Amino acid sequence: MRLTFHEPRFLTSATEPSQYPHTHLPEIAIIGRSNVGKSSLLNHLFRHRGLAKTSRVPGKTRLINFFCIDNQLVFVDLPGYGFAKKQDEGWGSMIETYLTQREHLRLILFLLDSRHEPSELDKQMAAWLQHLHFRTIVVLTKVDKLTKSERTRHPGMILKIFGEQLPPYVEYSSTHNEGRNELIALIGKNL
Ligand SMILES: Nc1nc2c(ncn2[C@@H]2O[C@H](COP(=O)(O)OP(=O)(O)O)[C@@H](O)[C@H]2O)c(=O)[nH]1
Ligand SMILES: [Mg+2]
Repeated sequence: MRLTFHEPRFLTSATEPSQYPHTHLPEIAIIGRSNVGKSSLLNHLFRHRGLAKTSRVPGKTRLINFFCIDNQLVFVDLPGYGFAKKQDEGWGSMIETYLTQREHLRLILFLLDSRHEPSELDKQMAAWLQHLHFRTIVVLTKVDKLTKSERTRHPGMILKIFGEQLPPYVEYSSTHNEGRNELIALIGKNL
């Protein structure tokens, strides 16, 4: 699929299926813990500062946010996990419902903070995505904070949670403009 990425547009926010938009475009969901850089990635991909809200306060996005690009694709900014136990209670069912019921969902962008070892929740999420046979691209965020030698650990880090088969992955920095073209190409290839 040839992707253009010209005109992004916010569609709607939802907590349950009756509120999902009635689109028939292929959909891509963005998953990762709170503060990993999901909204920043979307804004950077869209070249639109502030379309997806970013925050220094972890755990602020409690809604599923839908965006459309060029009437070609829908991107879905899912609420992050691993912030506060209490707030996470509704998270599980909201995300599970979305992942298991959304027919047009084609691809997952699974974000991992490149600076940290994956958490237990990251591992559980990876196992679950594999169990459900989702096509997944791993995005290592905030690589601007790493040295070149630290980056060589990345394939090993991903293998630790995805088992023997290394999924496609890209090293990304929204602040230092790295990984965008590579990610768009990978998305096109995997749709
Ligand atoms: N250095 C650096 N900081 C980033 C990057 N992406 C996001 N951040 C910061 O990480 C914090 C959380 O980002 P956000 O996109 O709101 O994360 P979300 O909770 O996953 O949506 C914000 O303070 C961002 O400025 C990046 O590529 N590099
Ligand atoms: Mg966010």
